[in-house]
Amino acid sequence: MTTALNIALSKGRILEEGLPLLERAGIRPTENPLKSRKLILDTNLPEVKLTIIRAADVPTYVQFGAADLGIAGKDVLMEYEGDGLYELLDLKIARCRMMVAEPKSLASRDDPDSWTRLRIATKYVKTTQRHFAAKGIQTDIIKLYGSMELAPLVGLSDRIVDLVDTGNTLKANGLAEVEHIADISAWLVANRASMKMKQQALKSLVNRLEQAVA
Ligand code: PRT
Ligand code: MG
Repeated sequence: MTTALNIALSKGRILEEGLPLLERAGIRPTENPLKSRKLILDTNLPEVKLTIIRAADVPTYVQFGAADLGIAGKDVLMEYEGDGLYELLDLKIARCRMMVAEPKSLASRDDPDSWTRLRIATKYVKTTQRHFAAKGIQTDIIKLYGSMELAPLVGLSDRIVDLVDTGNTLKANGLAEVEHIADISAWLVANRASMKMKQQALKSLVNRLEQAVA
């Protein structure tokens, strides 16, 4: 008998960059997930299914065993405060960096070493709070769900914490990077119980993904 394995991942960047990786690991969805409206997709391997969910929901599905495995950005994992979740493998896809940014005019004369209190708009409330608390800097954090780059332009905050890849979005909005918080990439995560109950099947899949990354 084969052991069923469910992999949770999100549409967008993770799926776009994850599909070629899965393909190299020998996993091919039987229909195009970028086009399909199905939320659970079969693959060429009868025991492996892909569950398509929102990026921020991946850790929740994996923690509660609704998926055995998940593919989630490190940004999402840092912000998630659950347990029963193992970070197994850096998949090295969907790479970017988490940065503090501020208006270019401010950045040219700003020194992060002199910061004592900051007003920051971000989607990453816990990560931001943790990062600055560790440095003894107080923060007033304004939670947003997207378009953080807009906040300084409309006076919502002086600074933002957001993901940066090419830097084009910051540039287009007159912002500049002032401090690096973390390098980000997507990781393979596993449910703790699945690690024990489905050890053999998981191990062989993880091995194949490991080779596909290398
Ligand atoms: O869309 P949904 O709300 O469901 O979730 P999501 O927005 O988190 O999904 P998606 O697909 O946009 O991002 C999924 C994951 O991709 C994130 O969790 C990150 O781990 C990773 N990733 C890698 C990025 C980027 N690069 C990235 N550049 N996620 C977002 N961006 C955004 C960034 O927030 C900013 O708005 O792209 C813009 C900056 O890009 P540049 O190239 O202009 O610098
Ligand atoms: Mg998005």
